[in-house]
Amino acid sequence: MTEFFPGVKKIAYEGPESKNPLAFKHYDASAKVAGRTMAEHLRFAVCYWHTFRGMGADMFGPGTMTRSYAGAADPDKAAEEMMRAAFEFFTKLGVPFWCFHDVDIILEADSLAETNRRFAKAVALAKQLQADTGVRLLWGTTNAFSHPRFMAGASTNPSPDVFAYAGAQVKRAMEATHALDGAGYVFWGGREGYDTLLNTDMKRETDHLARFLHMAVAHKKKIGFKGQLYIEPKPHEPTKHQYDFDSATVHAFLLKNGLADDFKINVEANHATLARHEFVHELEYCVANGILGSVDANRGDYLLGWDTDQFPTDVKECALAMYAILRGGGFTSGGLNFDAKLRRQSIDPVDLFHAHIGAMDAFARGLKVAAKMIEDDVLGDFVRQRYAGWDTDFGRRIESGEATLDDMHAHALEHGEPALQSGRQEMLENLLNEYLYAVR
Ligand code: XLS
Ligand code: CA
Ligand code: CA
Repeated sequence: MTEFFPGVKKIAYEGPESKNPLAFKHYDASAKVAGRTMAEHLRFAVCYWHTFRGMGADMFGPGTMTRSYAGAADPDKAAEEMMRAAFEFFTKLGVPFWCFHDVDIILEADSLAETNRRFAKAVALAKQLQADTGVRLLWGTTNAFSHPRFMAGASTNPSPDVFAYAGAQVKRAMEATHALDGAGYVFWGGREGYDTLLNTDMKRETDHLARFLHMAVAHKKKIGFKGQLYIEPKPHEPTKHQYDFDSATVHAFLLKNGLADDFKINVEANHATLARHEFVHELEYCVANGILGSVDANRGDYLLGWDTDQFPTDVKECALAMYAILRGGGFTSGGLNFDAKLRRQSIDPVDLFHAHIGAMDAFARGLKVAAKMIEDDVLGDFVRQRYAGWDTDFGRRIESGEATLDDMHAHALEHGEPALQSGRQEMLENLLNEYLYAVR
């Protein structure tokens, strides 16, 4: 059997003192933190698209990377070699999950029938390799944004023929996800938005998006797929404006269209910052509204205004993310998918290992810090004290809906100017630093 990553052995946990760059310093899959193993909490997944299909191309130049598993002339052979390489990588890295778009795992053909044939073959191989390795599918999805047919959107396209093509792809990808026992299925509306309102019927487009999602829910029920459906917000890029702008926008859209019981959110860190939110803002919004599903764990660059999809290495961001996720009860169907790609100069296959090891260690540290913060409950206690006025009789009467504006007037007259209290932001930031640098 060909080895696609020769020279790299299974990545082991060696602890914080290790100097081996191809070892985990913090991610110890079976170690228990707050009642569950690290593997159970973090549910890491490797994404197929950047990791195996991405070769470093950008808007200014072609790919820079060469891979022994890419480039066979026969499309079935090319797909097979890449998938064998992928499962070798998942296994050596020790991740429990992977994620893919339908057309990541094949070369798309000129006809739908031939594409379907290639796809069925690749899915059968994935099923076999999943059984051989124990690696599972976190979620599947459809790429309904790269092909020129989707230049004006998929379900929001002005043409019902393109809507139908996207529907055909979702049907195929959802059935494959079901066959591979996937824990979820993602909708990311890459071109579900517009470049200019001068040619756009926004009402019709957003109604069609809802119709499309209803069809997907119906198909899910029809085939008996039990995985969780997710929507992944992003404010723009490639479109000027994407309808799934951020978690709050998606939430309102789901509620308006009677879809809120069927979908949760897949939060991507880099998409949060593109929407001018912190990553943790999106997580906290989802936790507060019971709609956190899964996470695309990556990061942007604060000086570049686009979706750079870098590997997450900022322990503070990871700790704040895990603090939100753990307080939300932790992942059920979802996990941390590394929707992240190597920089264009990181051309060697081993760079894929360095990137994922660093990201897994950053989240493992974040998990340990967050668990300790929750155990000590210092922040929680501070927040409770800050809102303690609401636990008085007066506060409770407002929260329960009994009190009126006349009551507010009477209260303000009686109590006069309210006492002010410090938000203590700097003290809390100092406290966070203590946790970040004390926990190993
Ligand atoms: C692109 C998105 C995409 C989704 C899946 O910006 O992150 O990769 O995660 O289609
Ligand atoms: Ca993503
Ligand atoms: Ca992205």
